[in-house]
Amino acid sequence: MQERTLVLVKPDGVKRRLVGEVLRRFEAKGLKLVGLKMLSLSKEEAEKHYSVHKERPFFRDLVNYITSSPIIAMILEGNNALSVVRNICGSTDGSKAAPGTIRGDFSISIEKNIIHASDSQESYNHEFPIFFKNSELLSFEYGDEVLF
Ligand code: FUP
Repeated sequence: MQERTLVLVKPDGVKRRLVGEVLRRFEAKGLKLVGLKMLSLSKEEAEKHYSVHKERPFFRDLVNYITSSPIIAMILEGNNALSVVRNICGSTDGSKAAPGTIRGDFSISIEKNIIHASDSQESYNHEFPIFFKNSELLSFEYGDEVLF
């Protein structure tokens, strides 16, 4: 099923110059990049993005961290994009994530884990408007779709 998902390259990913590496992995998989921007998240936007965690002990640190430095936001589209992207990211804690995943290859921390990806359609619906307007998504053909 064709789906869209939101991916963030978090402050540690940007500062460690991993933006290209992250994008390369999603492009190589065959996902379509339909929106991309760099931004600094406000505290209010970060609190909304992570509102599901607002009662958790790590919430304040998480908000402080994601607002500490610029991030990349992107929308990826493709067959089962939500689960495909989550699998490429690996499990939340970088010290436990499988080798071959982004977190497994580049993170050894649960907080500084490089990347965020929507975990469900409901999460995507909640997260998308924090980062993008509909008019910022672009429609185009790569031309090699038949190969994927
Ligand atoms: P994920 O969906 O894999 O990004 O993970 P969660 O939604 O469970 O957690 C969101 C973010 O909270 C994670 F990216 C890292 C952070 N977190 C902590 O800092 N400490 C924890 O104990 C759990 C999560």
